[in-house]
Amino acid sequence: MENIYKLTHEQISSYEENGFLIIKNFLENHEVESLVKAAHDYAGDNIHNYLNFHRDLTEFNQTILRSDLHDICDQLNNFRMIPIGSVFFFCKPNNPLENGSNPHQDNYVAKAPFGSYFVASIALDDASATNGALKVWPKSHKLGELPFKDTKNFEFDNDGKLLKAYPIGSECQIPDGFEEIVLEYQKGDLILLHSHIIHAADKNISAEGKWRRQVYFHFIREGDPFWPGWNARRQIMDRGPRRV
Ligand SMILES: O=C(O)CCC(=O)C(=O)O
Repeated sequence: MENIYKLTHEQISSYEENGFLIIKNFLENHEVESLVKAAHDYAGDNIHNYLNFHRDLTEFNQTILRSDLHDICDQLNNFRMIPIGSVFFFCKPNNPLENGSNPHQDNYVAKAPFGSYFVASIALDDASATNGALKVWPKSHKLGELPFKDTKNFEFDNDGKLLKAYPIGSECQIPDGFEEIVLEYQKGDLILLHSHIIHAADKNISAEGKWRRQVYFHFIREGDPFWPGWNARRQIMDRGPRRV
């Protein structure tokens, strides 16, 4: 069993104020490498987004079920947070099958009560503006649910196999007074996102050929309703008790 992961008051209040938090070195290099290898072994030459690797790949299943990850999610939400889904991004440089993401809030997919849906993302490569790192608009989670333009995220074939991604996310307008920041983070870092923070990512067009692999794990506050989605088919998973 993992040691209890205790956050500081500063980390919790920074998350509450800004709508995101980065925890450095959450995974060790060998753990990152085993996730990357599992993803590539599964995808082969079909490099595009994948939904729910945690259902098909042991490495991702074990990661979404880590007690220390749950400790962090539980403390930031002051609730027992239940894993319900995941999405994987390869962000291969100049990949025609991946097209970045529009400024959006994530809750439009889960349609959960404010503050209930929650995102914990693990970087599997170092990321900066040069390879399309995640951008956030700090404090925008305080705006609540903004109007958005409903757009298609993914293209599927007739058997339901995902073929390619359009710019991800149903775009919202950025209200006056909110400034974008491009995050910088290293492989193994954990990025926690409120489901109403506006975020986006440029398509990775790295001239140096730097990939930006990253996995997003999705959680819901225990007991709250959410929409499963026709593509993601979010579903609750068993996890251990709340420890902190
Ligand atoms: O990392 C990315 O490219 C963006 C991910 C994203 O916007 C999302 O999963 O909602």
